[in-house]
Amino acid sequence: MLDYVGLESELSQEERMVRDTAREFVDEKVKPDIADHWIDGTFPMDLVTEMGEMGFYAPNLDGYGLPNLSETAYGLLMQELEAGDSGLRSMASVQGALVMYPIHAFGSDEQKDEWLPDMGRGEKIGCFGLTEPQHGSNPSGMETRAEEADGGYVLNGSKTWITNAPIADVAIVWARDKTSDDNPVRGFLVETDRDGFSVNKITEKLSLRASITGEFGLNDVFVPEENVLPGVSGMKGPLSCLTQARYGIAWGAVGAAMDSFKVARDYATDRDQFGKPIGGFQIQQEKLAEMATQITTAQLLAHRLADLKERGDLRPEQVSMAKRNNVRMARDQSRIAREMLGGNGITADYSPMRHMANLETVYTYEGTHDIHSLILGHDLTGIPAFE
Ligand code: TGC
Ligand code: FAD
Repeated sequence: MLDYVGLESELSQEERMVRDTAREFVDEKVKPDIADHWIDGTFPMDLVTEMGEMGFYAPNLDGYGLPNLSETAYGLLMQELEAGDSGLRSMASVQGALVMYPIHAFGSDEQKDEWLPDMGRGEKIGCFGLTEPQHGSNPSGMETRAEEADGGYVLNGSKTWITNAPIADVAIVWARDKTSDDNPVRGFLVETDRDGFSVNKITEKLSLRASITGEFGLNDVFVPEENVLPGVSGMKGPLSCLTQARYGIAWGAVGAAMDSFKVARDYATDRDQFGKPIGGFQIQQEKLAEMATQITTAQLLAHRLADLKERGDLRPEQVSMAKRNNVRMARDQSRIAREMLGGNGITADYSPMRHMANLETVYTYEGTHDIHSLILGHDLTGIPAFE
């Protein structure tokens, strides 16, 4: 895989081992049939617990049997998973960064004991419910509400575009607490078999097909007081989870681009036209040169982010810059790779077009490209331009 400026030499032995283990897992267990899953619109469910056994969920968290790896190792893992398919990295992002992270950061001791070991092993699956039908880029407009009831809360509302919702055991539901002043947003752990919880699978997606997406409704769903995340109140709860997941996406997108580059370079040196490999023509070489340069620049940004995160100096706006840049880069470069494969490039036999289609989702979720532009614009000028 592409490492043009020798970032390998900066890695610790443990980080190399994590990267190599994940790469081998993806090569042996994912690549052989991920295209079939993508076409069928299924997720390789047999890999859910295997990924848990390998420590792929919340690898940067400590305690509860979790690996407590470096932020670089976490990033490399996301890179390798997304080199397989963005749907695989999404599974790890949602489980680790969007469900286990808030339980770890904001949960009670009982919530941590109940959920983190099982989720770390992949024996329980979680989903993260923030987006609503009428509130996507502006989640603070959410209408889902929680009202105090005897011993707990009653939840009403709906969430859509929720990764893993149809296969989840628990949903983290972000809702406005109607009984407190100012109706702060709070997080609720909602077991998906509770009365009044209903879920539908979203089918006919043309992107991220090897990932299960759904919508769920909450119709007078009762949850006991002990299911409320006690450690956070307000939008910074869900938004801080997004920072963790966006960090992983900034690395993951690079993996999809690296895989596309590898496929395109191999093809260019193998495919003959006009009596020589197409990689011998200047136009194809320029494409490879540009691809390698863009990927390397994104790798450098991801590695720098890891250093800042490790020291506790990483700002959410810096994560926005990397998510915005690296996903756009991967979206553009996977398209160039597809183009270099000619007619074969539009088949599922080669990964670039699958990556390219997946990256349309990655460009959109976890804050659209536009929203990250506005976050950066706000940071650079001090003037918010969201409304
Ligand atoms: P705002 O007033 O700016 O902030 C409210 C409070 O939150 C703090 N904060 C953050 N903290 C941590 N990380 C961040 N990224 C943060 N952004 C803001 C902020 O400091 C403040 O704290 P405090 O203490 O002062 O209260 O909040 P806002 O409601 O105006 O939000 C602004 C905006 C537009 C940037 C935000 O809403 C946004 O990011 N919108 C995009 C929506 C989005 O990303 N949705 C993602 C849904 S989940 C998903 O897509 C999963 S895909 C999973 C997969 O399959 O991989
Ligand atoms: P909208 O917010 O309606 O945006 C539409 C367009 O308008 C976009 O181009 C946007 O950039 C632009 N726009 C919006 N506001 C502005 C503005 N102020 N200025 C300029 N342009 C603007 N959500 C979850 O909560 N959990 C999940 O697990 C999850 N998984 C997902 C999986 C998939 C496959 C997909 C597609 C989405 C998922 N999402 C999830 C939802 C995702 O986060 C939202 O789709 C995303 O935040 C955008 O919201 P929206 O689709 O409502 O678009």
